[in-house]
Amino acid sequence: MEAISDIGVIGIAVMGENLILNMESKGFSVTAYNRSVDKVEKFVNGRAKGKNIFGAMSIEEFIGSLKRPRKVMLMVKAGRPVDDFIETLIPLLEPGDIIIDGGNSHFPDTERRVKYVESKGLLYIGTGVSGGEEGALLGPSIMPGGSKAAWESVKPIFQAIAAKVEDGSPCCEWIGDGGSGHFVKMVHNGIEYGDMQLINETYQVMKDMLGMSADDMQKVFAEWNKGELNSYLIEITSDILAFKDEDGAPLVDKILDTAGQKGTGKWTGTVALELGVPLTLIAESVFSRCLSALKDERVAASKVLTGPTPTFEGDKAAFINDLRDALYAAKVISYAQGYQMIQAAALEYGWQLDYGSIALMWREGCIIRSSFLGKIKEAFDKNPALQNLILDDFFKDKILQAQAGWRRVVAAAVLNGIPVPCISAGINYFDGYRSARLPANLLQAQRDYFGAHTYERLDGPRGQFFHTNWTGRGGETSSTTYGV
Ligand code: NBP
Repeated sequence: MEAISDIGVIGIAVMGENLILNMESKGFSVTAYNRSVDKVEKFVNGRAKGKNIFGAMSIEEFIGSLKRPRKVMLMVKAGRPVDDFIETLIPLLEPGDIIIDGGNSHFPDTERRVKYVESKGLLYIGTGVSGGEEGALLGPSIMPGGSKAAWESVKPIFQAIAAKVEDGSPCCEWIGDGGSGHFVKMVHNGIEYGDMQLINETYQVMKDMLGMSADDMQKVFAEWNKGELNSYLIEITSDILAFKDEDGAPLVDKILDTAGQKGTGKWTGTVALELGVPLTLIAESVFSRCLSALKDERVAASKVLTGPTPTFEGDKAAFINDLRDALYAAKVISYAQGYQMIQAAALEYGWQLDYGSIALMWREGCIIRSSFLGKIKEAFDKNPALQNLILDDFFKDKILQAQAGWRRVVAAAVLNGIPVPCISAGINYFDGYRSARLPANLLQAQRDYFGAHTYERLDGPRGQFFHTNWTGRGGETSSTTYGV
């Protein structure tokens, strides 16, 4: 079999099929293969007909068709199928060949697979691919990490098919070692959860407190999309609010209020807890979906657990501006927390990451794309060691300007019984982060009281631990000190 293809893709489903077509449209020859080979036939005789796409009917034929170093991209269901294909591929490949996993794998799996595949003399890339079906076809955001030695071979293809920002820069750059590519994709998905929930809370306040119709809200979101909140999610929210059902009523009002999830937001929250990062806003957005899923319980509870009836008297237009400020400021907090989590993981796993370039990768092609990300890139380009996004001059000034309106929104929502878990998680983090002194002194005293966990003193050096016999009944023995 003659080596004819620049790259091979395994997995002809929504993502694989569209990525193959995207690659071919950029001048690359591609071999397609799928576990169920009937899909290969269907594809080459359908969407791929007449294009520089070769369908392989066996894995041997697939490998034989690839130019060296062979580049095999897996676009299959995450989990076991990826490990199974790696095992199938290893004996068929040669040193220097590259296996790429473009699915939604969990980063510890990628961390493990990079080491394993490299131990077999091959190279491995785990890459986040974002943007769904349309992104895959027209330009996704691509976040590759793993064996750096593979990057030069893969880069021309990935950067050609990736989304581009205004100046033509691709939304695809090398992220770093091990599972860092999939880690960054996971945080991206968590941020997506947060962004969506923030918009949803703003929507509920407008609807239930300000009594706005879908058409009124549509106009506000469309207006916001022209300013600094400009983003794909604000844009589609405006489109959704304008969409009418067959009877002319807004379709959104007829949709059952229980949210689904596929698990990547949950991963982000779980990993934040493991790393000890206060990722409060994204965690709240995951819990909000869980709470929404308890529809029957909520309907029953609504009949017995009473609260205030939302009302609004005041300047509606001014309050809508407050809502805009609250949304913007809380969004800054969400990204600040997401970046803190990436920084913590980089430290934990020894990854060297370029934080500005991560923002650029999310700038276009993916669900969280927004103009806002350009400002994040500027902040990290200006100061690559920036500890927290809200300490950057631009974002600091923005938050300080927005905070009065943000506080009014949270206060009004709570007084009116409207849940705003993410908008308020944002301001609670902001107030906690800017507090030189938190009540953890009392907490440490409590821990020492019941468990002899010791405490440090304000008037003593850091690292020196004390134990007090609070009741006169305990001994002088203290527990081991450890951090989380
Ligand atoms: P799916 O996630 O639906 O996976 C379908 C592919 O996986 C088919 O090629 C199927 O082969 C193969 N597969 C399955 Br299912 N079980 C297998 C097994 N045990 N052994 C070998 N192959 C198996 O496809 P997708 O929606 O295109 O997504 C592909 C990857 O990209 C996933 O990891 C997904 O999470 C990720 N992703 C998806 C999106 C999206 O919007 N859909 C966005 C971003 C990332 P078969 O045809 O023989 O069953």
